Amino acid sequence: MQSKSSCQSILFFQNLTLVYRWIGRTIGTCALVFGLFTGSHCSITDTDSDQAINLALLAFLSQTEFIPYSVTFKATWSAATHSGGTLGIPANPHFSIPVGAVHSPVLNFWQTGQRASNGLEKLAENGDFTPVDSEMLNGGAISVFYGTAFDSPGSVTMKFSVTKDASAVTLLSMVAPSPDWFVGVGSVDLKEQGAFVSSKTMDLYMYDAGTDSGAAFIAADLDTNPQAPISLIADTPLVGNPVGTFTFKRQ
Ligand SMILES: [Ca+2]
Ligand SMILES: [Ca+2]
Repeated sequence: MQSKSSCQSILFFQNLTLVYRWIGRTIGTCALVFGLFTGSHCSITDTDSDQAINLALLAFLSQTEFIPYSVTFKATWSAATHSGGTLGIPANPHFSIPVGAVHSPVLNFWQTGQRASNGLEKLAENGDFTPVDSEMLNGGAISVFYGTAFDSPGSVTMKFSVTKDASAVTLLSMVAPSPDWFVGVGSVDLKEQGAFVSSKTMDLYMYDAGTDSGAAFIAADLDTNPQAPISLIADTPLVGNPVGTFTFKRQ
């Protein structure tokens, strides 16, 4: 399982900087072309271009509202809640570093009945927060965020920001130890009927990524080939008995 201290949205701001510079360069180029056609005495220097970049940055920031949220992953999975099923419970129940993404609600990076991506396979089998994070960024997410691994029962809180267009969140964490089981939500829209919710709590159930055929929490690696669709784990008492919650709160 990967180990990493909390890392916050670095890629997003790197990408944003590139966008700002592109906007600034475009404005500078347009001004230069305008000057050539009008014959106006306007020389475009690096300073002018930098000023254009700063103006574009200010304009972008003034028009984009970032709404801060926190999400608390509270795990209740323990011998006290889940020892009665045929699966039992492992000796050291825990969850991998949660990885989240902020994106448009029209995007959905996983759901039951579909095949898991390579990144989701790595997360569900090994607890790796990458490459599923870069998969989501490459797929249109505006930012990604991370928590820390923790024993269950326990909890971790993460922070992120949404916008009016990127108002949805996807959040994933491996059930550990397990063959390819995970908890998560896909494309939860924090904007309902046009307004951002102040608080929202969702029960968590275990899913099988369909990428390893191990049948118990501790089992030898057994790659599922061909890959099976993602499914809710049907073993009792897991169904109808959540293993925890995600609680989103507007800050
Ligand atoms: Ca499986
Ligand atoms: Ca596999």
